[in-house]
Amino acid sequence: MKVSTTPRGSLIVFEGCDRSGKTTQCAKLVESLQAQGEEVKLMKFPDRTTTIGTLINNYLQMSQELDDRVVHLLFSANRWEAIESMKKTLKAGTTLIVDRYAFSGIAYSAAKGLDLEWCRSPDIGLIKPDKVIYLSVNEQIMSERVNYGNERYEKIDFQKCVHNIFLQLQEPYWQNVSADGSIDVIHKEINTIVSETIRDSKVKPLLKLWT
Ligand code: NYM
Repeated sequence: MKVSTTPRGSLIVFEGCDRSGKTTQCAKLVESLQAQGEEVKLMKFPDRTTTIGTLINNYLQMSQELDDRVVHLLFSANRWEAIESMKKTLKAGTTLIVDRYAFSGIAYSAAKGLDLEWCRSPDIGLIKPDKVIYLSVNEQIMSERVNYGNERYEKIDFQKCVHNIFLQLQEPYWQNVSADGSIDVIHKEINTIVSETIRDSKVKPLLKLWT
């Protein structure tokens, strides 16, 4: 049997409440990793471009109502439909920077009152991230940013609840980064964390989440 000797890419996940700056930081990180010569690809969940993603998008934009459990399972299915291509990409040596993952799935659904372990179960077995970067925003800044939103969930009390559930989900491979500072200072901190993670995970096996 031929064993691949290509060092694998890292799975780096960004999590946080709405308006925590994830999208900005993901884009800046991809740009700087590419400038450092890394093979890197940006992904985002929900992926609104698929058939399942279209249903999720309609729900988030309030044009469709769905049962809480149904939408939870759609978010999870939207990750499972990407799993094979994610595996292939990582094994080919490309690092994936992922804007939201299974932890958002649990945090948002459990904040609506669904049982946390029930929420976790459909995502068990997804690829385990090498690092989760959790961007935390202080309440004042969050309230200034969040209530401007038009999508479902963009309300301050709900976001506080989401944040508390994220805190319960943290594991040793998570790293908290304060998102209160300037974009460039936050970026520098993230860049250091991610460069170390890419270096350290090259020869480690890909693991499954929560197994
Ligand atoms: N969201 C995202 C969930 O409720 N469950 C999930 O599994 C994921 C990945 O979708 N308010 C919510 C969190 C956000 C919303 O995400 C859309 P974004 O990053 O604003 O496009």
